[in-house]
Amino acid sequence: MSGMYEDSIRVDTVADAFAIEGKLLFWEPYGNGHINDTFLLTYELPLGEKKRYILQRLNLVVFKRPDELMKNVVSVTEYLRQMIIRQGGDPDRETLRVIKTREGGNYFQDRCGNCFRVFSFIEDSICLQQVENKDDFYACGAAFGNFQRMLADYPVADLYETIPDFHNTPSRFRDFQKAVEADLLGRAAAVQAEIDFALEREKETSELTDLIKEGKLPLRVTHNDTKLDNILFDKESKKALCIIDLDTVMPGSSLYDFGDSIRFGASTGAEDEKDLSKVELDLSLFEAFTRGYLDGSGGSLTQKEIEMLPMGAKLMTYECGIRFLADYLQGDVYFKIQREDHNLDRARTQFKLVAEMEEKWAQMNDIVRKYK
Ligand code: ADP
Ligand code: GN1
Ligand code: MG
Repeated sequence: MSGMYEDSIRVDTVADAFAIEGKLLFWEPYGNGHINDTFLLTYELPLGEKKRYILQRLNLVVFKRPDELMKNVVSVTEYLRQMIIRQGGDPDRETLRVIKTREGGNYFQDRCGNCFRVFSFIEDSICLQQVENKDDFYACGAAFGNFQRMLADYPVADLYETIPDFHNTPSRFRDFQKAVEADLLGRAAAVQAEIDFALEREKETSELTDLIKEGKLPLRVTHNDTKLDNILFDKESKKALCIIDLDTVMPGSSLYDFGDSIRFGASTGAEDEKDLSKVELDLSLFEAFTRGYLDGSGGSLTQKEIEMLPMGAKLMTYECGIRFLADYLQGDVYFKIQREDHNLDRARTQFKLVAEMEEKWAQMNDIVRKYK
């Protein structure tokens, strides 16, 4: 198949800009990411063998500097590749490989300014939207913990900050307040209960940023977008295979990675579940991830970081909720939506989870204390 995509992008013409061997047989939209436009490309090699690739159009509303972003992605994946080789792993399956353009660039920019990149497709892998059991989630925690450990000595000064203040919750809170005040689409009145829920928790927004400022929590190279579908599992062994979506690898806190995984993976419902009675915090999943994350990071977390894990979970969930709600109020300009009120539904699940965490706060802390 060849053809047009929205905004008249010719996927086949774009694909032609990359140094890919063979003939493009077909392409299709792929995955469930909220940010970039992702396509699966299938090529045929001269002897008839098929090879697949991921083509992505970068979201330039979200990422203002595609050049810097791609430098990060290329150097982080090359760094990981060397480390995986040294550890006897399979670098073609355990980290992403960026395919250069025919001119040797990290990405391709078309005449309209759209930016595209290509990765090798990691075959025989699966991507989960919901965990099937505790073991999967333990593996997920171990993979994200290990990812952080592998990047522990990465030269931080070489990393660009692709989205400034990405997990700066007080700054996210101010953006949220501005969205409520502007109320561009007149949507605020109907969601006053959700707005109030968010406003009532302002005091807590600086719990992590204050500790970072005071030097009580360390900055590390973190992934910053650790939801379950940013990890690929091996189809056969079900082992966590590869961490993907490296656009936000930046200096951050281990609590951001821990918290973002919990908000998505330890919920009994989907991120956009409309029936909130289905959305609860599963404490056994919380514990499985905690164990996995601590094992994966190999004892590198400080006592303070471990103590703050529940707060990481709560604040990342809250922050995601106010980001969804702000986007709803602004007319859904950031996160892709598939239906009306999609961002509102997403905000509601996050707030339900925050309420759940408040109820189960003592148990969450008891669990974490066991591993201190
Ligand atoms: P977004 O930033 O929009 O979330 P991602 O980089 O996470 O985009 O990619 C979207 C989806 O595409 C992933 O959740 C995964 O299912 C799939 N995907 C991305 N890269 C690869 C790859 N190299 N191999 C296999 N699947 C991939
Ligand atoms: C986005 O790219 P994706 O879909 O993996 C977002 C995350 C949010 C998440 C909510 C760059 O992640 O911060 O937590 O949606 N990524 C960016 O599902 O904003
Ligand atoms: Mg993603």
